[in-house]
Amino acid sequence: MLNIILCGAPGSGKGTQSGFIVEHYGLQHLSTGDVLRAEIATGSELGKQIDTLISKGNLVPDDMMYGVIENYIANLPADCKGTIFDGYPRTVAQAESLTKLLKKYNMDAIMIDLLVDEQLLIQRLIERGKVSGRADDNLNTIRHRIAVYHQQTEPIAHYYLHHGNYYAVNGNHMMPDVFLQIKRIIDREK
Ligand code: B4P
Repeated sequence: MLNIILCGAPGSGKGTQSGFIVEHYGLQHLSTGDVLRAEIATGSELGKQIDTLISKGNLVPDDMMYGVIENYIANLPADCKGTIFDGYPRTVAQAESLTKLLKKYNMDAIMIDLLVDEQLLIQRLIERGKVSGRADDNLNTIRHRIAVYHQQTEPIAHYYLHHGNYYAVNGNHMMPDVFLQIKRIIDREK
């Protein structure tokens, strides 16, 4: 089983590359961003709380995310070839929880970090904002999301470097070229 943690700043292409990986390798895909947006769409009380956090560009609390991941891993189909964790973990505490959870089910994961220049991130998200209708795809919120990324998410690279399962990918290139780099890593690891 091959589990992949896809990490990177907002707009680095996590969702985009997850799509290519799913198509090519037939892995399951868990996008925590999608899960949270689906909860918002239900109009539930929880969804309203999540909406307030996301639309300001903040992360939702670790304990809330833990429930989502635990439930997902516990219910994986028996024939699962592996999962792409797209956007999880986003904090060191989440990384520690995921390591423990995977261990509990005799699994592990590699971490692929999509590295993209800040100007390009902003440009991509502004472009996406023209069609996405996402409340967090506007310049002020994008800047805040990038700051949150540097503060809370970037340190997880050191966590995975320390654990020896970290791979960096240059995400500045065109989508197919980024996927080629990812493919080389996966083909070596699987
Ligand atoms: P996410 O839904 O994970 O999304 P994202 O970071 O905004 O974007 P992604 O990196 O997937 O970019 P995409 O491929 O779409 O998170 C949203 C919010 O949810 C977070 O801010 C947070 O509040 C919350 N959240 C999620 N997970 C959480 C967690 N674990 N803990 C706490 N809170 C959590 O690419 C962006 C655009 O660029 C697209 O339009 C795409 O077409 C374009 N693009 C991609 N690659 C390109 C390339 N190589 N060249 C040119 N354009 C490219």
